[in-house]
Amino acid sequence: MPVYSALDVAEQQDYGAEFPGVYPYTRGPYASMYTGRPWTIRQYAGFSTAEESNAFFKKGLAAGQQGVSVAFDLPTHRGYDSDHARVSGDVGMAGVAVDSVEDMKLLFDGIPLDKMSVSMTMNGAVLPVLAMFVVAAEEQGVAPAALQGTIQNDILKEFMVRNTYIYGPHPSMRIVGDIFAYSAANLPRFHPISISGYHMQEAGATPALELAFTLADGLEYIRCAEQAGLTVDQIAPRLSFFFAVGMDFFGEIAKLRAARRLWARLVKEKFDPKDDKSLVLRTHCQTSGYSLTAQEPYNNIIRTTVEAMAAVMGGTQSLHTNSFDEAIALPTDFSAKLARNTQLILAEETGITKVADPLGGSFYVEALTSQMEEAAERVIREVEHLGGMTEAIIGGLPKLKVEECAARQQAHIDSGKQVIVGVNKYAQHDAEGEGPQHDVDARKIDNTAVLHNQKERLKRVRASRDGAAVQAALAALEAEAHSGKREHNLLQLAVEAARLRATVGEITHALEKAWGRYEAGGGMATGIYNTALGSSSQAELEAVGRAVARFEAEAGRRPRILIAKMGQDGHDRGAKVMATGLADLGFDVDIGPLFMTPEEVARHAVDADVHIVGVSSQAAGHGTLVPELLQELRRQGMGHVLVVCGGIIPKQDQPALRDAGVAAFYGPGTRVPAAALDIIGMLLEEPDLARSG
Ligand code: MLC
Ligand code: 5AD
Repeated sequence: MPVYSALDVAEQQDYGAEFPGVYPYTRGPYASMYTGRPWTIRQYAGFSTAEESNAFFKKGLAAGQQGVSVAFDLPTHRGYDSDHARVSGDVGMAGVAVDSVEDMKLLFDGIPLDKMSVSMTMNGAVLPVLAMFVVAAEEQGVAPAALQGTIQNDILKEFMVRNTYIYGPHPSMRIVGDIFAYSAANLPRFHPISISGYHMQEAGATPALELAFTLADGLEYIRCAEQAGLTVDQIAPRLSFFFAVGMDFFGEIAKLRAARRLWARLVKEKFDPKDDKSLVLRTHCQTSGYSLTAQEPYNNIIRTTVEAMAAVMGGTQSLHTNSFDEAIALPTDFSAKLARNTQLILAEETGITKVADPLGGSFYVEALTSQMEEAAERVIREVEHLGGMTEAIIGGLPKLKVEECAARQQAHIDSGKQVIVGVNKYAQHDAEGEGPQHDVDARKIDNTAVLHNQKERLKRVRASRDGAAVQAALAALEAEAHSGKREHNLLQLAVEAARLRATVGEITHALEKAWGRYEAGGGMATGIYNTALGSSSQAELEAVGRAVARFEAEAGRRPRILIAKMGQDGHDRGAKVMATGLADLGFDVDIGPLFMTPEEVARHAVDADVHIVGVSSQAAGHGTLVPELLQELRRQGMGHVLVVCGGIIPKQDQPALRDAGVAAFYGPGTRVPAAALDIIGMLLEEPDLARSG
């Protein structure tokens, strides 16, 4: 509505009488909120080796950051040691490589783990990584009981959107339960989970859908803890949450307020805890990566500031602000400084911290909070009806819902209904018709050097340990997984193995022998993109239709594209959106499984006899993987196939890839119909097709 009044909040019984720190906690988990203690400035970071990441953490802490947050590389996430043949392109690229306790000790060297709270974003390989953290602390002289921090350990959303799972849903939930039980007994100050909606919104979910699925996950995790033998009051006070904060300023504030109220109500209703602390939702927030653009990257500083303001006006406990070069590469020292300073300025210059819940009582924000709560509760009841999130996820519905939202949003951006300044409105083009990247300095990681370093350290670790003892510890893990019973705690067994210098890959593999590695099924939403694009884009749709028809007349079939993800990069929003969009525009689309090797992609291209391979790369593996793919395609007699790349590929990396044979790059901000016309133009060898339509 264009305006709100007291009438819109009349039905809210407690309107105006509720205070922060009391049930249902709409206004905040603590009575004094930021007047007592501002949110924690916790910047997520990690790249290359443990030594380099350690130096980066220390620099950040010296300059005002207050908590540490570790980004691990993708091989670590997926439980592979750095010397595994499948992962060479990913080592150290999107996070720090950790293979053993020795790496973990270097990562926290000089950072006192009894004083500094540490967040670790780890889900798949959560057992070895948390075990190594406990052992690294122990060898630093810090007892488990003193450790403070958070491990993400939220596997449900991995199956839905983030894709760094290793085992299937049921064994994965067994691991989560064992971590809860171990933490309740040994890590009283540690949060054994960060129930994450962030990645759902990044993958396409609206704030309301993000809220719904996240709280539904939360309920499932309480049940998981109960199955591991804990009571609600032994787990709920240590649960923590994690939300994205995008550009819908008031919607995001309402989401955080609604999250607290709805969670308190649902936990009370379903689990009847005795401890009030069990009802309180505390959360970390991160500004949205998806909302940031490669074109005009300095605009991202402004977007991040607005999003950070929404997070703190919504009452977050901890915050990461993204760097302006997000859509180009990992943060540099300079961009990371600006991101950190954004929070310092909000905390120390604006006065926002002088009052709790500054927007409480706003007719609009209160009404929006209630709407958000109702919308989320409806979805949560549906999920509970399906038997809870584990079963819902196995059925595949939540993933599909998020992908439908993503396709719809892409159509709204492509049609101009959703404005992105500098991309689909007020865009400035350079001579090549591309939006300026302002020649931003991008962080470049020397993958060869990291790989060499990690391999050498692994060799030393393996040579200096007691091999027989390591084998026995690994056998104990395997036996426990095989038994199907709950005789030993898996984290306890992993701690013992880690102490003996078993590696991330070895611990993962021991369980893999019993449980196997999970492969997700494919599938994609269709029909959503076209419908949502709307009539304003009719002429363009017709142009693509004509181009497809011409191609079909010449080639005898429609253009066929294989959309491929290689290496351990599971960010598949871009791949899925392109697949859906191109299918709706008349292409035959094959979407490969995640985690393919270049050789497997080439074989798939042969089998499906495609005209085009579209590689989507978001995790910096392109430098190694794409040239390998081109070589493989030639080797397998498919040298004629058109190879195009999408995702995060810095400008300075593009000439080398072009030399290797890549025909085009479709980065963030690409409109699907424009890419479609461009591709058909190249197939028909009529480069003007894209321009003339
Ligand atoms: C705080 N405290 C107060 C208070 N404010 N006490 C009284 N009055 C107030 N006003 C107390 C708290 O009770 C607590 O003590 C202590 O101060 C610290 O406050 P906190 O609110 O618990 O903050 P923090 O320690 O920062 O913990 C925040 C958290 C935690 C609970 C949300 O889980 C966390 O830090 N999460 C971060 C997750 C993260 O960084 N994830 C990155 C994901 S990146 P006590 O004694 O109660 O502890 C990612 C990207 C990708 O996922 O995909 O790779
Ligand atoms: N360092 C810093 N930020 C990172 N992100 C992901 N990996 C890293 C890293 N290694 C941030 C980006 C991304 C979000 C999921 O987390 O902002 O969008």
